[in-house]
Amino acid sequence: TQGQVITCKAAVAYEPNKPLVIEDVQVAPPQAGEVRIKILFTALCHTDAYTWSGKDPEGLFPCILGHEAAGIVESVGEGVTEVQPGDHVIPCYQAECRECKFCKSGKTNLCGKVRTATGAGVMMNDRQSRFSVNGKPIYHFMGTSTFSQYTVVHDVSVAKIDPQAPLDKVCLLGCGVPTGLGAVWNTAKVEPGSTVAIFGLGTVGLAVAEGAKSAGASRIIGVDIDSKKYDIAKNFGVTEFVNPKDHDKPIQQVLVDLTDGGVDYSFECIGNVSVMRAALECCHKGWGTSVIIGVAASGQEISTRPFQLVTGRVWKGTAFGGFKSRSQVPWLVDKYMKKEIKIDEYITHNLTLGDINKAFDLMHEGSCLRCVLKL
Ligand code: NAD
Ligand code: AHE
Ligand code: ZN
Repeated sequence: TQGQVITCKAAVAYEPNKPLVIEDVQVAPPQAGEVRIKILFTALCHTDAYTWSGKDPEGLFPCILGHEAAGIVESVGEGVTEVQPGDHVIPCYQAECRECKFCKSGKTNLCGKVRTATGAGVMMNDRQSRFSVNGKPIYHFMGTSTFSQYTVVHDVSVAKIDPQAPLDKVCLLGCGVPTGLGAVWNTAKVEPGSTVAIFGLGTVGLAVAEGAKSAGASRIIGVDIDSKKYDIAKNFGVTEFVNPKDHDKPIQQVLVDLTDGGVDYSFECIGNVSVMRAALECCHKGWGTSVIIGVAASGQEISTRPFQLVTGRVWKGTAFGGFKSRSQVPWLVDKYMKKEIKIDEYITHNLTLGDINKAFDLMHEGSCLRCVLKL
């Protein structure tokens, strides 16, 4: 297949919110600096549903969504040295080129090398897509497009992992789990004995709980409007649960009263701008830090009284938990292999690519954390 167009199955999003269509898609060979990957397993993340909804300013249609996956390198383009056919890999929507201003700064995990292309749904080389259906181009998504049996990505967006690792599990290390763990370890840097509040107990929020527990937090307060989440959340380290619907007071006041003035760290894992405000305002005066993880729709804006910041609260955000993707995803895989981090516990459903619309329906049910699709 090397150097040839591959025809395979992929789920194409033709229009916002219209069911995805399983199509025979043509996948062009990788050009210089590109890698073609046979995707074996992909999970769905809330961000896929967000872009599909039409509320993502970078959302382009038709496209192939998906960004939490694992597979095997099928072929590589000219000049690709770090991976070869047969390598087991995780595609990384946050690239790491190790050469750009961002990568060299030592201050961020964001990479500037291919970001303009991935945001425009094309490859860097020629600003074209490698996907087509009957000659019509289909846009890439987040530089990964994993809802396809084969995808083409930039070489700076590929993490080579332990070939012994089960791909049907470690696919989750492409997004949700690292995001939550890293928000705690890299972005907030939670210290032992801290009090933590987590808004939204989906996969990302539960991974925050897992990270906070491992960082030695003494109180981990889960906040969710779905009370069924508490039983699940206990297994990930949540020690107390608050349902905003059980209270008349604003949720930030409930938390301030519960914690003698506020929490040391809070995390917003929903994508709701009024919850982001509550998450900041439940932080302790003088030092409380709030981390935004949730992705909010185009046009949404955050607000608070500047006095909240003047009096020492800190507002931060995180992408992929601050992890340097190519360097640290293999390390996270090794931690999973050593049983130092959970993955299996986040997988509540397993389906096939043909069931992808059902998998999106499941996302809106409280019982579903991650659904893994076999391609
Ligand atoms: P999810 O839908 O599985 O979880 C969201 C949870 O929030 C659910 O349990 C829901 O019941 C709860 N919730 C909804 N409204 C609420 C409210 N008003 N108050 C309290 N709880 C509420 O989603 P997920 O896959 O865990 O992702 C969470 C968010 O993180 C999404 O916005 C996603 O796009 C974003 N995300 C960001 C990054 C990043 O790098 N920054 C990475 C992954 C995901
Ligand atoms: N196009 C979206 C951006 C959404 C967003 O912030 N994405 C996160 C990852 S979410 C993964 O589930 C991210 O990494 N952002 C940094 C980046 O470089 O995109 C919008 O709303 O504009
Ligand atoms: Zn995601």
